[in-house]
Amino acid sequence: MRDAPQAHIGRPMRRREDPRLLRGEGRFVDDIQLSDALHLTFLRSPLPRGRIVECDVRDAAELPGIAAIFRAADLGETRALSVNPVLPLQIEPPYPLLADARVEAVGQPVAAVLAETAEQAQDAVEAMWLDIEEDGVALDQAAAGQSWTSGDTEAAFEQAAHVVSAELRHPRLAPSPLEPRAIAVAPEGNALTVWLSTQTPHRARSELARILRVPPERLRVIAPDVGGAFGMKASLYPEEVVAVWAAQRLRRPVCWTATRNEDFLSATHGRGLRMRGDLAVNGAGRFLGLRTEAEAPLGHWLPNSALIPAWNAARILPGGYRVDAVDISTRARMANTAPVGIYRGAGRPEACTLMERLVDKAARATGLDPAEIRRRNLLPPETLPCGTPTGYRLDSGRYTEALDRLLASADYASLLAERKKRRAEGKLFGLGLAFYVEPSGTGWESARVTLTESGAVVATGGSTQGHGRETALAQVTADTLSLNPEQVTVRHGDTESCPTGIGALASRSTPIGASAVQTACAEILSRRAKGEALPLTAELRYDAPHEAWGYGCHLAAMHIDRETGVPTIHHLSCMDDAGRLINPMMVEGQIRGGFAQGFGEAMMEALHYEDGQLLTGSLMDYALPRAADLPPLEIHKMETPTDANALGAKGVGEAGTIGAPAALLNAAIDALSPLGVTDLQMPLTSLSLWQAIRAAETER
Ligand code: SMO
Repeated sequence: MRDAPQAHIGRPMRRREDPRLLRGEGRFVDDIQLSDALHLTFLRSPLPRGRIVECDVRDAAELPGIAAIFRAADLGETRALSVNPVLPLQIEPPYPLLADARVEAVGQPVAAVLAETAEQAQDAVEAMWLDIEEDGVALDQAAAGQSWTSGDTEAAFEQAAHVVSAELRHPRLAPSPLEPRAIAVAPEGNALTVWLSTQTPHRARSELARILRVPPERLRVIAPDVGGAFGMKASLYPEEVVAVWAAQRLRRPVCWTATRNEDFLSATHGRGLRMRGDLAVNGAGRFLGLRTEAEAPLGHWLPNSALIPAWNAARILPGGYRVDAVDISTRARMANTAPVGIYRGAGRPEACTLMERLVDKAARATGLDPAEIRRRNLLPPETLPCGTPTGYRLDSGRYTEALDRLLASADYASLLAERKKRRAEGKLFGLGLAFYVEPSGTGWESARVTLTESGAVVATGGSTQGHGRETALAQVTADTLSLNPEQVTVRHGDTESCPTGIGALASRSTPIGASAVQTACAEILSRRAKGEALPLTAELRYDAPHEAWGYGCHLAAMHIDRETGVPTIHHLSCMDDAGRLINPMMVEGQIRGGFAQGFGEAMMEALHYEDGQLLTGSLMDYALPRAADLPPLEIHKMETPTDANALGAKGVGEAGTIGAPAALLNAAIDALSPLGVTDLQMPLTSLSLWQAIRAAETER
């Protein structure tokens, strides 16, 4: 049936989305022009906690163009957003749409203004009088936690020749997609069409229906072009629910686009975890036991994915290494801050950085080279698939081979020689290795494929935020149905024209989403072989039998100026194995983009609160890497197929964010190790490195 099997899968095909996006022809939520639309703006709390004494909106209501001003009491009874219970919840998560009697964070919406223009709405906000009595009643509540134990950890630590410890305080980060949050709502009869910048249109629809108590069939959610998301658009925000509620109440279209400042203040933050661990090692450098604790921050309400970072930061330990005895725990606490949720990597970088710091410390304690100690402890391919000590399943991989191939292509021996030479000259120069795993999501995704005489139309339950789904799914469909990719139309992100799905999260779009498309195509093929006439449609829900675990490693070489603390990257390369690759060019794009965000975490980015006030509320204060800040990254790839899904593919969306921070941190600590430095915290700014150098030199 096919003359050239797999002519398109595995080809570095250019993204069909790009001409449109690069020419400014994309259609984002803010481009949706609804006639007669009201502009929504929020009065937000300037204080982190306290009782609302007065919120006087009378003057504001008299201003020109004001259609309505709403407070919490106007909204009536609403339900809370559901939280993905990956960890057992100890609380009933709050989900305030507007602050009622109390405010719990700076930036929390207190009143909603709807006006004919955005400027009029803003003028009204400025005419309001909000009196909050700060009462010091801080939110500091345990929300969830879990522990995993396996083997005899006590015995492992008793037998150990060395015990090494590490503590990491991950900077809190702002995901910062180019396109901020945005929503446009058009009522028609008793139905509502909602354009939403989201990763999860179907979930947004069912959650909106549940929260606002409206039948889901009255809601259509469309995710048009989405300008990046990185986990920040995985959940439904109170502002978005208020927009839908107001459109329904006022029977007028409503639109809201967050400013950058509003995203800093009230969109989800990522990371901020505190990780602690001890590793027991025998004289030969074998890992005997691991004890770890993760403490994850939560904000004043919980987005759907709130518990994912705390869960991932623990459950994926000890990564690709064999450690038989573990005692792993995690917990998450609420505080008077913006909500915290998933951000590209979502707990994976935290688990990786802790493990890789412990491994480097074990190398130092045993006198082994960091590459050699990793070789001795990574799981060999013949042991896979295998269960992990936390009850998950590593599917496949050639871990040591990936490490050795990376070292060979980077000429590790010459980097070691370079380090020796530079150190002899009194320079601070270090190497950092990191091995990572990337679990890429469980569960299901859906697809509907129609084959006609002229081609195929694919509708996926997944969605896209600029990461090339249309191209990848066209490649998979073309191969399976022996078509040209040009004959394949791909639809996504519309709850009306696409089957119900989960969305673009957790590196799952290709492993699970494209497996759903391939399985639907295969069903069409078999019906066509049986002689059924065109057009033929297959619609199905595909359940992935297992979770696919991508993996890889990063190698960094860093020079740090002794006088100024300025770090310079001398070498950076990575090896990634994402199983079967659909489009190697897009895989590289994912690795490079993920790396940019991993580099940001390691070297530059950090949100700071002081007594509940966000000090880094703009891109003038929060250092997002720009193109010129990024060092070149050499990308190498391997392909070990997985049995975890029909396609044999693993995720790669988060790879760069997982491995890069650990490798960069290890390189920086190695660079300063001749001064006696054993620990550093990210971000590795020139200031923090200079301080570490000065402190070490003073001590000496
Ligand atoms: S942090 Mo991703 O959108 O699961």
